[in-house]
Amino acid sequence: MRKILTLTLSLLCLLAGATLAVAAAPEAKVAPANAGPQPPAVFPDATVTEGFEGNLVPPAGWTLDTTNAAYPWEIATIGTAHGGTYFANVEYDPALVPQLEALYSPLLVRPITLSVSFWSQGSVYWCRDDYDNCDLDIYLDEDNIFGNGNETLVHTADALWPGNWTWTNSVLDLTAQVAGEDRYVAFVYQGVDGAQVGLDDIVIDYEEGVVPVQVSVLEIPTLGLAGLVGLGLLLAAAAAFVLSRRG
Ligand SMILES: [Ca+2]
Ligand SMILES: [Ca+2]
Ligand SMILES: [Ca+2]
Repeated sequence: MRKILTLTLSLLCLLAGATLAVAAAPEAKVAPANAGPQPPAVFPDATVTEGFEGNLVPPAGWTLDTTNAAYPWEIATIGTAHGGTYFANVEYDPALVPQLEALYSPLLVRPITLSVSFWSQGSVYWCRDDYDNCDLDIYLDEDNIFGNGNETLVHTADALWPGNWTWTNSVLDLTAQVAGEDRYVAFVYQGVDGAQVGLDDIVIDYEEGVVPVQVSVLEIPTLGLAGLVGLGLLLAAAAAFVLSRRG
């Protein structure tokens, strides 16, 4: 047992020494070995396009937060798509059960710019002019759960509709609304005694911000301190196993 303990402590001391040897001394005259160039900054330009031509709601990577399961976002069976064959819609519930139906985009990773374009249609009679019984609202959300207080309303699409059942393009520049923090775009139908609302040909375009690089003094390129300690414990366990086999 003493042999195992000694071996373990020796390994840990050796590893700690090796780690400290990598750290730059304050009075060093030259850069430490691990002070190489940082990875180049990457600004990927990401685009999410969705025209529902997969005949599926939610499409792959998208999610729903549904309150009225009888009348959620789904592939429309009435009406004509803006593009292709299919579009998404919410139909009104004739039982007048309240509807709060959110269709969430895939996660937008660290957006520092953001534009959203989509086409929608519905009834200005039921959703705006004669009765304001339904809205198609667009939110930015910190998660894909609707109504937990971290949503920001950025647009109401029915405000733009020129008439009943007329496909209308909403184009939103939302760069001022993002600051490099992960977001979802939510397309939200809400109403009671409303009317069918259609949605098609969505384009979400954003630039992804860079992850801040934080370099620890004790950091080494491959394993790091935690990795080295983990490796040390692993080696000690292996040594203990070998010694125990030898009796
Ligand atoms: Ca379509
Ligand atoms: Ca409305
Ligand atoms: Ca939320």
